[in-house]
Amino acid sequence: MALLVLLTGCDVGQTFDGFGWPQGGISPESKRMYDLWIASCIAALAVGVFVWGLIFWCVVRYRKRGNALPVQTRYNMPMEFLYTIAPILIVSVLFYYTAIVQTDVDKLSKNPDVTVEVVAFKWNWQFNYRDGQGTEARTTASTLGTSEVIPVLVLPTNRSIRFEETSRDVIHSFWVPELLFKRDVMPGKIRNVFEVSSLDAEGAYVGRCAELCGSYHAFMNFELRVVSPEKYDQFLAAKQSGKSTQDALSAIGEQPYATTTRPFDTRRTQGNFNPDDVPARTGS
Ligand SMILES: [Cu+2]
Repeated sequence: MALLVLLTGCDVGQTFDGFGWPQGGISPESKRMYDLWIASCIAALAVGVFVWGLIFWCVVRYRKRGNALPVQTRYNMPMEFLYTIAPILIVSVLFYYTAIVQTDVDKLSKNPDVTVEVVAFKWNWQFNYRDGQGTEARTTASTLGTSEVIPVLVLPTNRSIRFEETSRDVIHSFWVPELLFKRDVMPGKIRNVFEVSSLDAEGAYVGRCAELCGSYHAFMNFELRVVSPEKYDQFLAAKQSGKSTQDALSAIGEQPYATTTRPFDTRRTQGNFNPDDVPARTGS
């Protein structure tokens, strides 16, 4: 099994299209989860091949040859011992590696380089750059999404990032597919926190709400824009000097608006948004 874990990773995964797991993770945590998935698939396949082999061997070896009753194997202690112990061993090994990876992915550091507060509300996002951790910290710069403008969350490569999530109304879920990770955003006192130890590839990545939160749930898109640490510092300074997110993005040579998704037309009108206001219809 340890050998399997060593053998896994990109090559086997790529050959088999990730065994259905999304590829292209951009954080070390996403790679660890991906490797665990690949290793589990290989372990499952190995067990599968062994079982299929036994089935076919039995079918051929013990097919009916006459009317004599074949040897009946019951109370075969070694065999019963084997098929009790083997599954326990397999489950233990899978559990062990799952616990290791899970603990690793959930790990929080004392002093992350960047702390960003993710505020979800029906139906958009606000991203607050914080000067510390927890509710006591201050917001030093902020980006708010609107129906017309997709919020762009700008973050640096090569720095550890702490996400602190809170919701203004119902449960949402913060999801960037390339992090291979999502976490519910809860209203009230619960502050869900997770960290990535770094983001390893610059670029623009679409983000979504992954919890059905109401009529316009599908409209809750945002964009994660990963830039170099230098550009990130310049962006933050520009924001703090009073520039809008779009102007600050332009100032660091980035596309000012989201490139991976676009605002949806809500087609909200007085009539369809508040049915109680619809004038009485004539006829049936
Ligand atoms: Cu939502």
